[in-house]
Amino acid sequence: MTDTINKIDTAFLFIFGVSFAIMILITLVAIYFLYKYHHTKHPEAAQIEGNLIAELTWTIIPSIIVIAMFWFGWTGYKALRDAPADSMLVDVTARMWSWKFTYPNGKTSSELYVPANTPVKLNMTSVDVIHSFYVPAYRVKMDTVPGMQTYVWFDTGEPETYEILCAEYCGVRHSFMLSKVIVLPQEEYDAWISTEEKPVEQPEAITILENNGCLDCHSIDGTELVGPTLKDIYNRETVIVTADGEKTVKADEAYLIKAINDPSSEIVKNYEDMMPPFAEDLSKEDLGKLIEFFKTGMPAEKPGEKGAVIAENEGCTGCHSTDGSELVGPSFKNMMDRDVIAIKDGKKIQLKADSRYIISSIVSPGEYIVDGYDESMPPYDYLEDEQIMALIEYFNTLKD
Ligand code: HEC
Ligand code: HEC
Ligand SMILES: [Cu+2]
Repeated sequence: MTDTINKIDTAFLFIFGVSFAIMILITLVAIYFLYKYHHTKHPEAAQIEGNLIAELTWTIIPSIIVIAMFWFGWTGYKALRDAPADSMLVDVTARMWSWKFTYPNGKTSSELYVPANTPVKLNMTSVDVIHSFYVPAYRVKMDTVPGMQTYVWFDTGEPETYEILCAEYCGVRHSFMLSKVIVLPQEEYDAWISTEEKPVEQPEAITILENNGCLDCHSIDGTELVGPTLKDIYNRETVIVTADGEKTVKADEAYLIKAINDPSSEIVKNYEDMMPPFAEDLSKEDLGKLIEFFKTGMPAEKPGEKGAVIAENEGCTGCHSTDGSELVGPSFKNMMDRDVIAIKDGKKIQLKADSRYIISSIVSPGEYIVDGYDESMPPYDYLEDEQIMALIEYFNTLKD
């Protein structure tokens, strides 16, 4: 047991013990007085006035007890609030209905991994409503509040696994907002923290783009930066401005080589002539690899992969399963194109879960309520069209 746990347990036991003793004392005295001052023995009430000894006793003794309670409470409170300066820091994000832990090296997890016998300080916040981080084993409980940072700290102690609970009611699946603190021996923790979640191998071409600074000005995911995106660039139609005026060209191999080696000779319309020439800095070999990369396209993404990430990050999977089991909402498994009975304006209607219906279910869920479910889904009207299409693609992959 750590020092903090000792202090808190002492405060608890002292306050509880004193209260219990006083309760017994008062009960016994009450019973005794019931007998002693019964009206059959004292038909007429007597007026008793002043008793210095009694008054001093019932002032001084309770004062001492209250001061002692305060003292134990205060030392326990101080122990909880004063995190050692060398504490390991972990960021905690609470959301309906899960916990996310972010470690100093950027790794994230949904269960808290910590090394044994180490002070750990958690800096916490919430993205939606108020939750409360509660680990009974460490005697810590603290609200997590949107837009605000709160913290707890504890000494992790010996290797062991403890429960984490949410102690603030936060909606229908509040009772499922559970996680664990997993205390590992230092070597095991070091091994865990230094392994990547999913080692992603980066194609060589992306390394070339990175090393030459291309990615400071060009994206490969469709985003506009200073220059046009390199996503789907091969054979794209481009309007360029040359010394002889505007013309539309196809971005074939010859064009791309020229655009990279001698960018000022033809400028993409609506962009500035600010790309440096790479004729001398980029080897023929690397240039060839880049062209090959533009031709074959960006690294293939598994269908639905993007949507799966969105569903996770937006918290959809807190309410919708992907394996057919029932949570708060219907499962995403086999959801697309099935027949649904929904309630619209108080009337039951049958319809097909085509993409139009699914889009409206995400953007304005109040319009159709699936029969047998609560109207508890929040509207996701802030999602971009692209994100919604990625979700639909993902749902399509969840059909048998
Ligand atoms: C300082 C910013 C900057 C850097 C660095 C840069 N570019 Fe550019 N690039 C631009 C701008 C701005 C344009 C559009 C104007 C033009 O055509 O020159 C452009 C145009 C292009 C085009 C033609 C795009 C089209 O739509 O036809 C290609 C291809 C290209 N860059 C590739 C590269 C590669 C490969 C690298 C790295 C080796 C690179 N760029 C580095 C700013 C940059
Ligand atoms: C707080 C819980 C909750 C969250 C979070 C939530 N949903 Fe829902 N969702 C529901 C409930 C309950 C229903 C059924 C009632 C209704 O139709 O509104 C539903 C219905 C749906 C439907 C219609 C299902 C059908 O079978 O016809 C779709 C599609 C859907 N949700 C997608 C999403 C997506 C995508 C997200 C995340 C961007 C999301 N939901 C987040 C609770 C939730
Ligand atoms: Cu909660």
